[in-house]
Amino acid sequence: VEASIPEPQREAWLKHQVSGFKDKDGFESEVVRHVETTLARSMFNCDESAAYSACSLAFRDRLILEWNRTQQRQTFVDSKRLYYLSLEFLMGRALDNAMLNIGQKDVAKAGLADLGFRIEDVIEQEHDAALGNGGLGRLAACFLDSLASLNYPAWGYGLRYRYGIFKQEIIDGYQVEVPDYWLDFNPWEFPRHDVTVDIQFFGIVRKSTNENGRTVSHWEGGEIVKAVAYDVPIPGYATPSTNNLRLWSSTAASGEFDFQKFNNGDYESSVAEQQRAETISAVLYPNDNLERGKELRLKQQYFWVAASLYDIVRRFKKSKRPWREFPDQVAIQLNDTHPTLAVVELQRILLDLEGLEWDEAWSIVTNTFGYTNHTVLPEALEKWSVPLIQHLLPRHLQIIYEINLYFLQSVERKFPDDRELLGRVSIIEESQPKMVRMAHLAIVGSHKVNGVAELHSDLIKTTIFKDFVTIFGPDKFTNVTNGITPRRWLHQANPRLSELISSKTGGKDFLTDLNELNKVELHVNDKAFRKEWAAIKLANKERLAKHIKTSAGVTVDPTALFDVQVKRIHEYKRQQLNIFGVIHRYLTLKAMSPEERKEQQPRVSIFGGKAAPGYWMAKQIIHLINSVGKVVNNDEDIGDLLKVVFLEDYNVSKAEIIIPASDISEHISTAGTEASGTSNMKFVLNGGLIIGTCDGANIEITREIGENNIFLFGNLAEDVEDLRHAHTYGSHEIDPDLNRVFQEIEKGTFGSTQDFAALISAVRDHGDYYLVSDDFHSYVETQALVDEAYRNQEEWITKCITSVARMGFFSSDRCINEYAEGIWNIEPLRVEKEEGA
Ligand code: Z57
Repeated sequence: VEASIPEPQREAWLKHQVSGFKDKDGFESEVVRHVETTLARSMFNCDESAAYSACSLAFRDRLILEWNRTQQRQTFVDSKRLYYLSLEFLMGRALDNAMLNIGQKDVAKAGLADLGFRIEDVIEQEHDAALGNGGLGRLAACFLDSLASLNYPAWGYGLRYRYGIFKQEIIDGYQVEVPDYWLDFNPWEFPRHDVTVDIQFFGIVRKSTNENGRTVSHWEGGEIVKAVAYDVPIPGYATPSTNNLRLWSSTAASGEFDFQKFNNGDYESSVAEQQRAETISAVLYPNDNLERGKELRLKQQYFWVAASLYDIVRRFKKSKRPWREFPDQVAIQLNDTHPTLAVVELQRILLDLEGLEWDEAWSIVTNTFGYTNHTVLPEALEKWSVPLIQHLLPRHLQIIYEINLYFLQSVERKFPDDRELLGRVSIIEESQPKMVRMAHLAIVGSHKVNGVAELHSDLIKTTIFKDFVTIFGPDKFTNVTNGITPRRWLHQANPRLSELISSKTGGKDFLTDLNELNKVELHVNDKAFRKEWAAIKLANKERLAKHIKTSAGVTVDPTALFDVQVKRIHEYKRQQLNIFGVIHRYLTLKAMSPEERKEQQPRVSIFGGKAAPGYWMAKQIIHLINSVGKVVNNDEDIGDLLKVVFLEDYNVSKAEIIIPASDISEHISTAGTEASGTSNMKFVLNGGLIIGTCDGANIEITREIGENNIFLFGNLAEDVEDLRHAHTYGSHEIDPDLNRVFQEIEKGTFGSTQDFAALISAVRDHGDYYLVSDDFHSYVETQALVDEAYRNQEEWITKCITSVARMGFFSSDRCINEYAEGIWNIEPLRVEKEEGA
């Protein structure tokens, strides 16, 4: 349907063209208007929540205008676009980010003050958009910020979960999960009830022969679910570019009710059908680095992928270009294997619906997709059972088999008589039942495969994807080291530090060109600068101390060393190593005389993070941390020398408070297990040092900031396999200090010994897969070095300033430019730059 206004009527439109507020006065008038009309309230009935709503609506109006213009510009230029497919977008709060990216936070602050509100309290009203689990989802959010800020034509595609990641409560030391219903009032999304796609499931495949004698497949019958688009504007920083994140919501294809059934009096089953459909986008799976192969998860994946591809193809077809130009117009990035069915779906569209020949279709497909791998952990690699796919997506299974057949034939031609190679690389695992290996499908269906840090990219080439390097050659595999957006993770989370840095780098350019940070190093010996630097860190620690008091009820001294480990709870991330180390510290302090104790460096050990609801071991770790805290925090011998805190419900907005307040943070995964890590970058950028293993991006951080500025410890990735082998087949001596820790736990010092038995026997009796004992001594020694270094505050501050100055490489802008050039082949649109924020 042509919806464009005819030429003669356009004059009226242009005359009434809307523009956003320009100054404080304009802002206030928009806020009042929204309070009194949109919200139907008044000055006698306006609390902080109403102020938040009205303020958001005022900014939203501005965003929409730029967003429309950006989309028009992109359509007009019609250059190649990137589509970032991710099942997770961990966006956090939008208002603060919008104000800063637009460059009007000062205006809003003054305007809100005039109207009787503190901007900090208004910002606090917003519920986090928590449509993700951890690193992978937050990376996607940072990428959207960079794509918009760099003026790339790009869309994100995801699912509009009704429930994001659960809220974590700690009750009696245990994690309790509470549903996160976040959509009550969400001014940041726009329902597009006119943008819908019917998605098919189940059914059968019928074959026919067309006029050219070619076999054509028809996927028929089954069940239809409707996808409805919800659009979220993504503002770039200091640019009018505002990109789109499109999230799909599921609903019954027949509308609210099946009227036929309704009229027949079968009211219940018509509602049931609606509910069944809505279940698809109801809830985010709360696992990080683990796949469980549930049917509903596969339904989510296909629903989202099919709707997104339909949308992408529809946009391409409007241009009336020939199909072979599709990869010149469209780049699609697979964020992990979760969207891999897109490879199969595009092949199906081209083959069954558009009538292309297999080879031409397949060349279009492989030139379109890129695949990012985020893990080598075997339990996280996706596999779907053949019978399940057969049942849910019968045509797709046929295409998968065909893709595999042609792939294996090509391998056989290149490497004749290597049957074992064929078995290893096959997309189908010959197990009972047979399984589809999604990573193999993603590799075969893409033109580039990348890891997310140098070590990780090397590891995938030499271990899990080794055979594919032999087959496709090394050029198909590449590294793009992760990055973070300095807008949220410095400017927004740490405004005073951002201000101080801009006073030394000559303005805010470092926020769009993070290498500008290196200018800070020239001032490392500037007394006034160092003093202000230290004052900012202390203020950030005081703010966190307040939060700790209100949320955990523990009083901590802001001048103590703040030691932070916040991330998903997982055995490979080794929070157990940290808490065993804390117990060791406690025992050491207890054994000292009061005089000796006075010489010790006071420390606050801060933990935070969610355990997957079904991950029993991770939940035991949380319980142990809380149990240790209860004893240590109430021990009068210890006082302020050691406090142990578990912060409930770690999420993006809490990270913005916690990260700027850290002195030392822990990134202590077993070497070779953490693909990159991104919080390591956030901590260093905020003037905190890190203790870590030689894993993931820690290695590149060390290279950039210098090894004097980081506390590395532990075994290397190259030795992990041998150590594990030795545990299983040789004798396994537990570190004596660690043994003492175990004995103390077993004595009941921290309560119920039963609960913690499994944590101990994982190390002592079950092969210590994560090398906790092997790394314990080195960990404890390195923590002693941290204490020592911290006592020399002057040198410590020098380390912090030097490190921040050298963090330019870890901007997600650098990372996105690498993807754009090396994988997507897209270019930024030229846009008039706005005044900086
Ligand atoms: C996830 O958050 C990550 C990898 C996964 O395979 C899944 Br599933 C979830 C994380 C890695 O564990 C981090 O090391 C990495 O920094 C992050 O993805 C972003 O690449």
